[in-house]
Amino acid sequence: MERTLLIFKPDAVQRGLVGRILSVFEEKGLKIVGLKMERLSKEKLEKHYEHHKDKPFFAELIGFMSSIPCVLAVVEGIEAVSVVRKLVGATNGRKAEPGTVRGTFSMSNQNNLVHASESVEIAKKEISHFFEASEIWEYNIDRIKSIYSPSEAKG
Ligand code: FUP
Repeated sequence: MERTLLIFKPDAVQRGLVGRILSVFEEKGLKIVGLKMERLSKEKLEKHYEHHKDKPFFAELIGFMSSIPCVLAVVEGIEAVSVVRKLVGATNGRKAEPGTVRGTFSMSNQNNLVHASESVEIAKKEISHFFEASEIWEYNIDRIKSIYSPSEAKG
């Protein structure tokens, strides 16, 4: 089982799309193991987007992401990182495939509704950057027997 980080960005909160987008991942069969709302500090965001610090859009991106509270989630499932990235779609909403979250709801390269971790290694770092260990929940879901085959569900 993998875990990945989702950040429902200020545009998702403003547009009232958090529930609808979260349901895409829930209905796919991913298990929510962490969920909270937080006004992210510029310092925390600057660290998160460190690899973009020399890009022309950096300051605007940090301003946007810190403008109002975001909703943050950690979801779990087999190959969760790549499954979630595919569901989210390409960075630029205008170029994202129809049917993806961004392809369905976003017209922007920055206001693209949701962040999803890029790789398993990055997901681990991002989850610990935004969540305390005590905010991640271990519990069983009965529907796991319907979501996966018996051998997959055993993990
Ligand atoms: P993604 O992994 O798809 O979220 O995209 P990136 O890591 O490439 O970019 C991180 C964020 O930077 C994007 F979500 C939006 C923002 N961005 C811009 O604001 N302008 C750009 O030209 C490219 C990215």
